[in-house]
Amino acid sequence: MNAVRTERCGSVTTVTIDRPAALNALNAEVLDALQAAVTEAAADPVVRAVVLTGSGEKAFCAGADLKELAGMGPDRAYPAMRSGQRVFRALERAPVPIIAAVNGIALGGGFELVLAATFPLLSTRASLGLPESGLGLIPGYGGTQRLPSAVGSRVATHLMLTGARMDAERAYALGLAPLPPVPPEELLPAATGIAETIAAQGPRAVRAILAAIDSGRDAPLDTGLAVETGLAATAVAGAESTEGVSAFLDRRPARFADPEEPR
Ligand code: CO8
Repeated sequence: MNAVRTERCGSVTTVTIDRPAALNALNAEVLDALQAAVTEAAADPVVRAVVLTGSGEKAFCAGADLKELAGMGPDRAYPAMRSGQRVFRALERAPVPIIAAVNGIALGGGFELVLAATFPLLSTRASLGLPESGLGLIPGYGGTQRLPSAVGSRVATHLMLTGARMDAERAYALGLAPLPPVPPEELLPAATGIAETIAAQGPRAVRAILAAIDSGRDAPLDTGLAVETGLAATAVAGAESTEGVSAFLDRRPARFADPEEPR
């Protein structure tokens, strides 16, 4: 059985971590399969958004596979960490948006996966935290860097040093999700609905926005603005905006073509 399932419906691919017996913990196989699934989705000109979720009712992802981690010496730990970090960074900078549909527990690397996604939608059953310090570990898939940017340094430090878990309402209140939590049975339809809304926008514009955000992440404002200028000028001069603006002026829905070239 594959550790990660993918299913495409129209222009949305759903990627499901499928190890419910291990609460969808991230072993090497899952990490490789996640990267492959996102690379494949990003290379498919028909796919305009990805929904990422976990199998089963209990967990989105319970973090790094502690059975795989146990007994790892420095010789194996360093490359394992680096390759995991590369996967998370690849997800973060994917040219297609990745909506994490957080169906339950998201701990450790599972929470870090939420932070690397474009944005999450939370089920009311979601529970998030970074319990690594209680294991004598530290968040190693970007949590020490991405959580402070997401919620501010003090809140992030408190969460990491205490290992405190938070429910979906608190995560939403902290700004970790753009929309309020939804009942579990509404999570996937709602996440798919958001993905379809994004899929109806200009696909090149969506990619350009993601690229501008990623380029500006830690760059000085003027550097980010220079990147934005280039991407905005390309958009203004492109066929996609010709269609989008004509459709607006003609009072009809825009029909955006799938990008011809692989991304
Ligand atoms: N890794 C491997 N197996 C896991 C994990 C995990 N992270 N979490 C749960 N499981 C397994 C359990 O071992 C159990 O399997 P089995 O039945 O074979 O013993 C099964 O999933 C069900 O788990 P529980 O029986 O524990 O279920 P409960 O409902 O009692 O508890 C919890 C659920 C609270 C989620 C509990 O399982 C738990 O605390 N899990 C660990 C969560 C955690 O600490 N995650 C952080 C891991 S560290 C991390 O992510 C660091 C990332 C960066 C470092 C990377 C270095 C390479």
